[in-house]
Amino acid sequence: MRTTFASLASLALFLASGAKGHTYVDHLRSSEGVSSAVRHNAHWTDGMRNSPIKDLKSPDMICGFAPTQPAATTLSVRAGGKFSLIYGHNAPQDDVIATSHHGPCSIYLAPQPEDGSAPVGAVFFKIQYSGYDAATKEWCTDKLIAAKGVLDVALPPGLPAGKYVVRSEIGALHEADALYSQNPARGIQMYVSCSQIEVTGSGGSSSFSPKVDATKELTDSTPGVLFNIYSGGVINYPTLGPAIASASGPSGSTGGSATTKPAVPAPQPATSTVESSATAAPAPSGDHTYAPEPTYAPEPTYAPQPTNEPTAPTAPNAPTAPTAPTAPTAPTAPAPSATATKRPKCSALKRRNASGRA
Ligand SMILES: [Cu+2]
Repeated sequence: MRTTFASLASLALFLASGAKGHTYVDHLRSSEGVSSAVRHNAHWTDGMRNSPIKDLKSPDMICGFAPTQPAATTLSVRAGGKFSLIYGHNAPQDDVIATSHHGPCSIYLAPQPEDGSAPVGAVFFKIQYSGYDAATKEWCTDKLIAAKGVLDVALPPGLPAGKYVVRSEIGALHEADALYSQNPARGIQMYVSCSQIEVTGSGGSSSFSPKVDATKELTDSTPGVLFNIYSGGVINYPTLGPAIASASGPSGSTGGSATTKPAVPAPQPATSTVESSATAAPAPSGDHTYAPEPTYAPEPTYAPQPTNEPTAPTAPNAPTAPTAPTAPTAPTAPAPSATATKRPKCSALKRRNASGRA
């Protein structure tokens, strides 16, 4: 039976991928609440929703495995405000992603098409990027793990109100010392997801550029696509993909923050986002009052996550300046030698490639 074989194949892939450290965006949250605003990809229910895209020209690069479905809900975010993407490996805020999967995180926006489809063409502009932090020797993915899968995103000043697709992209480099086009068993692994938000309030009227096509954003010759993170010595990783978009036009600098609480600092470029979420989440500051929203129903296949907001009880004497050397973080610092000698491979991926899916 074809269906039986397909089921067994899916099961095998699921078991194989379950042992690997892929990742996906499970849901979003903001001060407004928690929302299942993620567009479900074509593999959402077969155990491979967390699998990477390796063909950089594939339509899957837009929002993950195509076709993607319109999100169940849309997350409201006040203009000038921020929200969080909640990542997971197999379930939200579990081990998030394998520690081997070092790489940068990029966030793009594009207007949500009226018909609910995924944006196509040169419509995405980058609003946030976090690569390699030479000071702490951490990649964005390292910080994402430390932040228990919470990636904060700040809306840029001047962004017009309206509905947007948030395209989140992690580029895992553990096999990026080869090009997928030359060796399909290896290559940079792109973890791509789209979510839907509505920017409310009096947004700005800026336009942002450059705008890129997600299927043309990265090529084999794009700096950072081919990169050996195991070479030793100082890591000098370029920004992957285009620069952060710059705003032009009226209200290019104020956005909608006039009507909202000005507590949100200016969007921190590059490396600070995940870091700030990691360090700021436990702090009892005003804009971190993420109340669990009763409307969010966990996927029935998930084991309920007992520790959604752990590591909070350090608040009382915490100074405003986050100091890295808090005691419990010690085990998270990976020994460079250990990761350098270990070159994990995604066997699940190879199976997929071997079977013609990629
Ligand atoms: Cu993986």
